[in-house]
Amino acid sequence: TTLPIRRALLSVSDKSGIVELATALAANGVDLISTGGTAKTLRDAGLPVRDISDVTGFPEMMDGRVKTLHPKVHGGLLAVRDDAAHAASMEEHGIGAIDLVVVNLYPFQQTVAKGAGRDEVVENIDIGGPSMVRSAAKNHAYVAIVTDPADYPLVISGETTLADRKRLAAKAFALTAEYDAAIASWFAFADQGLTFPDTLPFVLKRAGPELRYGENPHQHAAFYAAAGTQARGIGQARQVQGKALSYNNYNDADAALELVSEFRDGDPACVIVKHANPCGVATGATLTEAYRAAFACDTVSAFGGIIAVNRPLDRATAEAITGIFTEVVVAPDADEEAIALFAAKKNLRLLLTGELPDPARAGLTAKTIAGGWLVQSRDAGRIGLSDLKVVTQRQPTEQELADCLFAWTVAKHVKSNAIVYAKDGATAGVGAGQMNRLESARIAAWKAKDAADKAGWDAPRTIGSAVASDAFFPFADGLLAAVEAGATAVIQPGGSIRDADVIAAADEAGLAMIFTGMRHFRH
Ligand code: 93A
Repeated sequence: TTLPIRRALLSVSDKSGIVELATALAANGVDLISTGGTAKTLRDAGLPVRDISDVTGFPEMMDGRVKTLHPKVHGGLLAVRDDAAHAASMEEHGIGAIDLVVVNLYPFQQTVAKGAGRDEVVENIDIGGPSMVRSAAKNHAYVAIVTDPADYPLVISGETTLADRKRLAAKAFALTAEYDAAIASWFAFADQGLTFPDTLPFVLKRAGPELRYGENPHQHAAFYAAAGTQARGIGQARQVQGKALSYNNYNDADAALELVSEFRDGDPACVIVKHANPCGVATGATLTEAYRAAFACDTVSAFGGIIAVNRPLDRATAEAITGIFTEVVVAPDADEEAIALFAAKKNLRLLLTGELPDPARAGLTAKTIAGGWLVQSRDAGRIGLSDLKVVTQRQPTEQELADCLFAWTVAKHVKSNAIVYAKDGATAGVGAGQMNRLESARIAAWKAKDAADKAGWDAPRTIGSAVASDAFFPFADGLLAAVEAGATAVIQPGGSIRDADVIAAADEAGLAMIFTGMRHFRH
């Protein structure tokens, strides 16, 4: 099953390492055939090489679209060598066996990524390359297919083993699947905007090491990304220090990054996340101030939390953060002093993301259910001042309006039912994930009171706060719970059949209430 390489076909867009490989092959007596640009590279290096046009008897034509698509090539790749009829066909048509194909494809994904125009993208759909890759891979019993310069050492000796040829074939088909998925994705999404085609053309490629375990120790897990797409978010962040991220770390860090990105163009902001819900969020004049205000919202839950900030991490903020145990800190960047300070905390992971993602970007989110995936466009909804409708007799004050918008932004990132109290640009209480809105309102108020008791404040920060609800209040009771907690302004989507009751209750209590017309369920 170890076979000698007598003839090799080299056709590569990425020419790195090709001269070294070809030199070694030639030294081992291998005949080299090559396409235009590759042949020129080899010839310039002084290597003997035969042009593919010489093999096919046709010139490379149509701007290179037709170079290797020929029976003299594919016959030489696909022939079963010990089949008498195949051998007769080769003899009859003057087809020579090809034992090794070295191909890498037109850089389709890179061409899309650099924002090239439609014509250039289409021209970079490689046809002849994948055809050779597939022919050679199918016939791996006899032919070796190398698609990655990292695998050149496997064939450099001029011999291949069956085990290697199988492995290379598997890799080759994974490559062509990925390549075609990238092309199909481009057609589905880039061209027509966001659509939901019958087939969602994604190949999921492992984008990190296998994780220690999943959500629980008896589960297995790894992080995958759609092949051919640009890495973004936590998956592409640079981990400066700390042990490997766990499944829950990925999940929480992603939630923290998504929320802090909402503040990417605003004042310094800090988000503290536990179990994918924010337990404290604040803006401030400085990052340190924002961190302290976020922490003050819920000093108990913040222990072992995931922190994200919207500014490069500075030394003072890093120092404040090290006051308690934190699992992960996510920041666009960090200065050297902050990094040095964290270095002493071996268990603290620091992730640097570069520029924060655009919160309004289009994208898909998916969740598995038994037997399939539920796919939707991501919640990129954001409200502006013109979307707001004040429905009460009283108008919100400027501060109430600002706190309403802040609470609303946070509520978007809290599991439903979500109730968020905020005051002076910081959360005062967060109620998450309850099965009814009233309980979320009560829990948020209770947490605010608990925080005040622990800190020795005169009163909970819900007094004079704004409260956001991710969906409408179906009854007045949830709103009355907020009134009881001391909220003076409310922001919610509106749209309940009992809106009139809820508005009447708000007027009765002297609240200012704003309808957004947009809901932010998150389950
Ligand atoms: O335009 S193609 O789809 N038609 C072909 O017949 C063909 N044969 C090889 N692209 C084709 N190739 C690709 O050309 C290879 O996959 C490789 O990426 C590239 C190498 O071209 P050159 O050697 O001229 O630089």
